[in-house]
This record gives sequence, C-alpha cells and structure tokens, in this order.
Amino acid sequence: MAYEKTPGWLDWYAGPSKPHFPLPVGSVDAHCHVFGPGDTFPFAPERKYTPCDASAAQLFALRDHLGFARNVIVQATCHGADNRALVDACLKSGGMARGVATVKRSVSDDELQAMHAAGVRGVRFNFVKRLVDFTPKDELLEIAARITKLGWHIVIYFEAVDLPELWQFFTAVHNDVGATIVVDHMGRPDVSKPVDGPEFELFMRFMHEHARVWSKVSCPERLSVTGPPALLSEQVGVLPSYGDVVPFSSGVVPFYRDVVPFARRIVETFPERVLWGTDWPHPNLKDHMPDDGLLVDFIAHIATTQVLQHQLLVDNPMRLYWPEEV
Ligand code: 0GY
Repeated sequence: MAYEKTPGWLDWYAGPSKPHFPLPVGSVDAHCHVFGPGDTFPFAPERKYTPCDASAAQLFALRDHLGFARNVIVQATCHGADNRALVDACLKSGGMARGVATVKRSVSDDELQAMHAAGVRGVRFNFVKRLVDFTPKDELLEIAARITKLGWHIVIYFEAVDLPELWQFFTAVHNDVGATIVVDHMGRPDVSKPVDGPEFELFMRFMHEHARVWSKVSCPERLSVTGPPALLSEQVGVLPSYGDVVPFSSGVVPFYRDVVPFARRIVETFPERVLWGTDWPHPNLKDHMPDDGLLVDFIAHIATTQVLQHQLLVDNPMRLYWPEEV
C-alpha cells in the first residue's frame, strides 16, 4: 500500500558524516526505530502520523557506518501494537538487535514467547498525548506484571510537565510490580528552564528514589531550544562538518548546547543507569533533520571520560539487553 506522508514530514538524512568521536568497541544504539516499509509492514490505522519508510536494512547500514555494534529497536507509535516490523528487524539482525514492543492486554502468552525468542526484552508505555490515545492504568499494570515475569522491563515516554501526575503510577510499576523502568529522552525536560530548577530536580528525585529507573540521555536534537544553527543547511542538502563550526578536538560544544547540562548531570549522577541512542529515523522533527554522525560526536560532551562513555554505550545496554553475554 502506498502511504502519503504527514504534511511537512522530514525524511531521515541519508548522508551522515563519519563520527569524530571514537565509539567504544561493542557500542549499542539503544534507541532507534524502523518504519515499515509500509508496503510490507502496514502502518497502524490509529497512528497519529505517517512517516517515510525506514527499513531494517537501512538501520543496519547506519549502525555499521557510525560504528555501533548493536541496536535496541523501539516500537514506534505509527505501528501501534502491531510489532511485525520490529520483530522482523530483530530476527534479521542475527542477535545484534533487541526490541521494545507495544502490546495490548489481549496479547497471548504464546505471542509474548515468540517475541522473546525474536529478541524483544521490553514493552513501551507512551504518555505523550500527541502520539497515542489513552490506555487505562489498570491495563498497563496488568501488562507490566506479565512482562516483568519474562525478565523484560518497561520503557516510558512522557513530557516533564506530566511527571507529577504520573509519579504514583510509575511508583506502582516500580515498587509493587517490581519492574525495571527506562525513561525515554530524560523525561523530555524543558531545557530553557534551569538544570537545578524544580522541574528537573523532580526528575532527578524520581531516579534517586527509584533504584531501578534508568534514563536514555538521548535526543538533544528534539529537546534543544537554542537549536543547531550549524545544521540547518542540511535541510537544503548542504552537509556541514564538525570542523565548519569548531574542531572536534577543541571540546567546544557547537550545537544543542542547552541540552548538555541536563544530560551530563544524569550521566554523572547515575552512571550505571544511563543509555544512549540515535533515535533514527527521528520521527516528527519539525525544523531540521540531524546528521547522525554529529549526534554521535555529541556524546563526548555529555559523557566526558572514557569510563563514563564505556558505561553509557557498552556496559549498561549490555547488562539490560544482553545479560547472558555479560
Ligand atoms: C521518539 C520520539 C517520538 C516518536 C515516537 O513512537 C513514536 O512515534 O517515539 C516523538 O515524536 O517525540 O522517541 O522517537
């Protein structure tokens, strides 16, 4: 089936640079997606956007180009609870990708087992209102209890302003169900607010008080308010390089500067509970599409020692997604 993309949709950037930042051997891109291809894996009728295609083969080509060894592929909302594209990608990876699925209460134990065999190790609960319709909390708690028994964890996606309202539910998932919880994109802080202001302090407290809550320190391109002026040229197909702004070796952050204090604070406070991912193919960006090579370079500014980098990119994702190899 041919799909018409959401008006204004920005396609993923097909010419990413080679990162200057030397990724540690065995690094994991722990947040990325596949979209379709729509004619093989149809998008869900209830979706809130229609993307361009972004196939497993294209994801694995990016992985190799950037220097990652493995992927964690997260079910995108445009596929609803139909995990076929995700499962197919995991199977095609030959064990080098794990998956985070979306399921409904009606999912059978056999379906969960089949997903486990393919490499799925988590379920995503999405609370971002522009992306999904509401799911009752009792349904989510029931799913959390079932998948925790399989050794899977919960991935949660929410906006910072909604944390107070969701706190009690997340605490129930963590304390009563006993689940491990991974937060997407640092709980989407408003980075125009102070890093030591009440909103981000609440997120830090959330991690302090819940010992099995992890955070992805991903998506500077999504969170940045000051933005990436140096990258805007990508929209018209002119590829800038890091050196066009400052040399990588200078240690100066040329773009997404406003996100750095937030990500660094989490990495340095909870070095054993952080993950990083490209978020390729970057759904729903409105003003620019990042160069994934430059996103990898950004890691050096948020994890500033080799020890922290190794934890973020290798040790932590391996412990969570490939514990049998650790
Ligand atoms: C992300 C962010 C977004 C979209 C999705 O599943 C999704 O559709 O996660 C977003 O629009 O903020 O993590 O990819």
